Amino acid sequence: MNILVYGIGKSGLSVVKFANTLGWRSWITDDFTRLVPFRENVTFVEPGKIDNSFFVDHQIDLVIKSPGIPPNKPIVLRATALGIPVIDEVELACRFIGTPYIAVTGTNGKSTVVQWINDILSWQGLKVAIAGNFGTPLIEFVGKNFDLLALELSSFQLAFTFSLKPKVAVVTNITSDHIDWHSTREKYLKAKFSIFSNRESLDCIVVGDSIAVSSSETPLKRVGYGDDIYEGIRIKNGLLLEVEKGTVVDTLFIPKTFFFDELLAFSYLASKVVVNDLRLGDLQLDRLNFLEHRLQVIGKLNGALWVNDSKATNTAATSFAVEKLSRFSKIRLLLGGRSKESSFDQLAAFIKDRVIKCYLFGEDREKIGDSLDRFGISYESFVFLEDAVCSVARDSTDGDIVLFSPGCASFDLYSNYKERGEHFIKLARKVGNVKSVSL
Ligand code: UMA
Repeated sequence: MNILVYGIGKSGLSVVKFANTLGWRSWITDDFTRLVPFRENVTFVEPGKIDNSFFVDHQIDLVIKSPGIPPNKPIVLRATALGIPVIDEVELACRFIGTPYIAVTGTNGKSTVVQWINDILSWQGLKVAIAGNFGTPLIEFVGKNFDLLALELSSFQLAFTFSLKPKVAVVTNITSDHIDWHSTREKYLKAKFSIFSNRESLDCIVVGDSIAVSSSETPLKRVGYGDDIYEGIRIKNGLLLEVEKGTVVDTLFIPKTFFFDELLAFSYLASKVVVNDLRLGDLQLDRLNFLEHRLQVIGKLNGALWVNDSKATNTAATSFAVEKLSRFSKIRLLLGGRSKESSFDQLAAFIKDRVIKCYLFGEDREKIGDSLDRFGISYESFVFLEDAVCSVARDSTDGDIVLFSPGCASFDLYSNYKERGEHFIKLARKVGNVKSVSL
């Protein structure tokens, strides 16, 4: 087998190593780098040299591209036109992997859900690992000895994966994201919903209450805040209520500062498919691994709770955070960076009655400010995050939530959202004198 690996990233390099174990011949290319960290059985080829004759001369059977590479790239189009399949690393892994897996997707919350499925099932004595978009490519687990994998899938990966056979499919929520990559919202939705396409493999589907999915053959469990949850988890008055055929069979109290009731419910229901006698009482909230930069409580100042949500690089993620936290208190929101959206009107309409004031920073602050003006939301605008933090530290009082959920990419001032989050935490401690609290 001769393959072309497109993208010298984590997934591409894992593919080359895997191909080597099978004795395949690999060529690798990349639009932005030519640094291949190893040389065994792989040849770098300049992207500009990948024309029709390259595919023919080298008898390329398969192109495996990195997830972030958009479908309209010339190399992808050329291979497709020649009838050469273009797939994602996850698709290749699915063709070989023997370990059962729970697949999780959604616009927000999917990393936390795979982390907690991993936590909950590990407490039950299972040998579990996290794979996919979360960090370690799925292909790395082929031939390894695990009871189960918790697999996070992005829409990029799903769009080029066709042989997925999960034991459980979880979809947390779906709002628009990555439309520039997919070109239309329909294509984005199609990718997300393809997680259900192989119904024979599925023991159960677990979804948020807004996800439209038919349940004809596969058991369906829903998570939501409404009374109409018939099978799944109903969240009400600080409780998780487990519902079977409309009847509440188990309950769990959720503390006020635990913002992740919904994500815990997804993780629990998915884990229960694997460990049938799991009970809500088996969930130990203080033992769960929390992910940094996702609704991460960093401390208190003058009675105001400070939360770092730097992972929110789009307005859907910011709406998600505001929606969650506004159930507890009014919010002072730090917003800004390099925006992915043409307008912030939708976010402004959503946050209007949920935030006291916004503190803008970064490249697109004026664009954001225009939307806030249209909706009469009070705000101040700063070039740098440091000044925004100083201002919110002065303004915040007892009972407020100070939320850093920028709703924009970080690339105007930082190399990624992690660096941005670290900077926010440092500023909160130094400039704002925010002190750590235990929940
Ligand atoms: N590249 C091109 N042409 C392009 C775009 C990229 O040649 O048009 C090249 C880049 O120069 C780079 C390589 O492709 O050398 C790919 O690097 P990458 O970092 O984009 O991809 P990987 O290292 O293979 O990581 C991917 C996922 N990255 C993306 O989807 C963008 C990782 O998710 C994932 O952890 C990893 O596979 C293992 O499965 C990261 C992510 O940001 C965390 N995901 C997005 C998100 O969560 O929002 C979807």
